[in-house]
Amino acid sequence: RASSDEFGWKRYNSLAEIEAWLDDILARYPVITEGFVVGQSYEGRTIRGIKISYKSGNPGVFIESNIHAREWITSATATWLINQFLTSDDPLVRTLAESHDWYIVPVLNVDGFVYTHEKDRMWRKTRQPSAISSCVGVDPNRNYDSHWMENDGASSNPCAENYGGPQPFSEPEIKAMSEFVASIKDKVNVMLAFHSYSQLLLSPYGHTEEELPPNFDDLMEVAKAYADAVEALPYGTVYRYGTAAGVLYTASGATNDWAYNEQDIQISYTIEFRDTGRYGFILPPVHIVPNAEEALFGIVALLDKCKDL
Ligand code: ING
Ligand code: ZN
Repeated sequence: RASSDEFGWKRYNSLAEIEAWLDDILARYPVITEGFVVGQSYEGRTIRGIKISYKSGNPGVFIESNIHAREWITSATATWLINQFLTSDDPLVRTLAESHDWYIVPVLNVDGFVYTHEKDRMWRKTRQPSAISSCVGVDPNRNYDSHWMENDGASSNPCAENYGGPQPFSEPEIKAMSEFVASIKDKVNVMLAFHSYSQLLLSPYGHTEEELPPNFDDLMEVAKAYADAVEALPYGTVYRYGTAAGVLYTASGATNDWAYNEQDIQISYTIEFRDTGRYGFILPPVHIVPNAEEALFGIVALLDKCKDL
């Protein structure tokens, strides 16, 4: 095969390519890795993840990626991280990889992701039809059962991009994800939800600006460590940080808020990757590796800072 046909990070990969690559990784590293199934999507696809564990009892880090279909840089980055954790010789990366248990779901919104490859590159939501409208899909990052639909943090209009759904966990992908995370929450210390774009680290709360989370100071210190580490890389990329409602807009029912509020995962962020709007969701593939390097060294700094708390 031509090298451009092979799995890599010079272009964006389809779901089938990501899954075949995942199978290959699981076969090559049978002791350190373990595949897991989050559940089934509305259209019947299997939502898959990988656990990477070099030794038992490590603090757990959960990475949720591509909950929004069009945010392709997120699964490209998640797969690159998986590859680094398994193959890097950099001592910093080796220490990071081997001192945490990683639970990584490269593509959570599998139906939407396939739809962005085959029909509409700019699709964001799930693909479950509505009972009350001809518009399709729910914003999966407004569908978690945590302050669901409060404070206008989601729309009740099925045609809106931030439609919260007919009820919390109406989307099978999100119900499955919530049950999977709940089943391992005692082992998970950190939740990272990958999004694009804007170059931001967003802590709880998303559902209100009126209140700050109890460990706000810690969350900001840890976010600063990530942002400083990213900016120190040769690219000099700047990340801003704060609470989601404070920095961006009120949004209720998001993954990282649910993990924080309902699962007691105290370190929980949404990370908005490159860029700041020039290309937006259609980020050229030359950004994949630089963005992933930023995520890697940002996460190194973030988890290092967590040890001091
Ligand atoms: N942004 C996130 C969104 O779901 C967000 C921002 C996350 C807000 C979590 C509040 C809480 O709208 C993108 N780009 O999806
Ligand atoms: Zn998003």
